[in-house]
This record gives sequence, structure tokens and C-alpha cells, in this order.
Amino acid sequence: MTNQETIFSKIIRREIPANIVYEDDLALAFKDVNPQAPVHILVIPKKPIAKLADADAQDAALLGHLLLTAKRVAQEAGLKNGYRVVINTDADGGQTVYHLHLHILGGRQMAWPPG
Ligand code: DGP
Repeated sequence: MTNQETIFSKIIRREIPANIVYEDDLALAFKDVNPQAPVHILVIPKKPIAKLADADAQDAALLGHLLLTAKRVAQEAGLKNGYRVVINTDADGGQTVYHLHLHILGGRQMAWPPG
């Protein structure tokens, strides 16, 4: 699937509301509307990369920034005992919104393997 308009583009432009917890020039973090854990935050790039499989070498610094943003947001959310970072990618990965996003899940013990 190619880059295209998604609900996350509208959140970046503040056209629809979201509970935003962090923003900088490159990234935005907001609470997931359908939380799967006591803390469930999404970190997205402002650049509309549809999915991880579409990222390339030019995105290396941005991808690193998203991970460091996930760390920062988890710390600010008080997840002292740990947390899980998930990127669902394309159909088999269970991706539903085609704008790259990192799920930060925490506040409970995570199970493995995931469903
Ligand atoms: P994924 O399945 O990995 O593509 O996850 C998409 C996530 O996005 C899912 O956990 C629900 C969340 N989501 C979908 N629409 C909205 C929305 O309009 N606002 C917020 N805050 N989250 C949304």
C-alpha cells in the first residue's frame, strides 16, 4: 500500500481530536483510542510512511528518533518496570492504520507469544 491520507494525518493536522502526550518537529505521540493495556500510546512520524516495509535508508535517523521518542514517552508515563514496543506491519502483522506507528504498551505484565 502506498502513502496516503489516514486518520493519523488528520490527528497531526489537529483536524480530529487526540490525547497528545508529546510532539516535536518529526514525531507525535498520543493515547490509543482502543487501549490494550493501562498505558497504550502511539508514536508516529509526521512523515507519512505507510508501513515499516516502506521505510528505507533515508529514514534511518527518523526511525531511530521514533524509538528514542518511545523511550521518552514511556519514561514520562511512569513505566518503571518496563513496557513493550510493537510495530504491526501490513496484513499478516495486523496493521489497520497505514501510517507507521509504534505501540507503547505498559502498566501490566505482557504475555508472550502475542496473539
Ligand atoms: P494497528 O492495528 O497497529 O494499525 O493499530 C492502529 C491503532 O490505532 C489501534 O490500536 C487503534 C488506534 N486508532 C485508530 N484510530 C484512532 C483514532 O482516531 N485515534 C486514536 N487515538 N487512535 C486510533
